[in-house]
Amino acid sequence: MKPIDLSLRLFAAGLVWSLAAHVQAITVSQADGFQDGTAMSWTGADTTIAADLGPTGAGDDSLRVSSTLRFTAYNQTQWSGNWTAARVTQIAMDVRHNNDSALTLWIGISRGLPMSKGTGDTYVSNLSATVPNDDQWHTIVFDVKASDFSAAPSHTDASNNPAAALAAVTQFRILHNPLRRFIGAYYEGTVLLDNIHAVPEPSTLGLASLVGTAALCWLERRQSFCVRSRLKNHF
Ligand SMILES: [Ca+2]
Repeated sequence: MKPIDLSLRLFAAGLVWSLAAHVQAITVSQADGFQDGTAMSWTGADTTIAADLGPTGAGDDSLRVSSTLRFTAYNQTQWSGNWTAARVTQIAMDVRHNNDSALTLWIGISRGLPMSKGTGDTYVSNLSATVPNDDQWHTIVFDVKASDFSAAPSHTDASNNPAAALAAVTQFRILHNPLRRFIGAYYEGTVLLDNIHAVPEPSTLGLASLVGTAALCWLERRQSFCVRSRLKNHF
């Protein structure tokens, strides 16, 4: 292969990767409703689709996260990118389980891929959300401004800057741990997740929010579901 051919190939590969990353990055009012039959790039613990087990039953699919070791589910595709530019102020999601003990959920972000045992430029929400094991759906909401995150106890990057991480999220994770950590605690059980969505700041609650909320309501097929009412009633 001639050198120029290799350069062109590398350039083309880089361009494709760049375009793909741009397309897949987080967007205003982004929502994962798991209605396309896939786990939507959520991985970590074993992830599969639970058909008809979403909050509204028949026709509403959700994500089944089955944990035999550390309970962590993460996404490095559509939830990567610049959360600040996307004007995301909160992350909300629906959670249901009936395991032996309640869940203590945190969200984490990393700038660059996290390394072994949660090292790297890793951050965890300052607050957790407790989800009881009552086999009922619960909506939990996390504030996600820079002041809502702190460096993970395992953080090893010199920058220690949540704002910089929010502007360049590589990995977004949801984890269970009684303690504030970037890695999940050992937890054996199955948890259902649905409607993981980004809530934009009020200034962007125009057409984009209406479209996003309408899409969620359509997915849920019930009029009572909307972001605003859930934020009022929960958390
Ligand atoms: Ca769903």
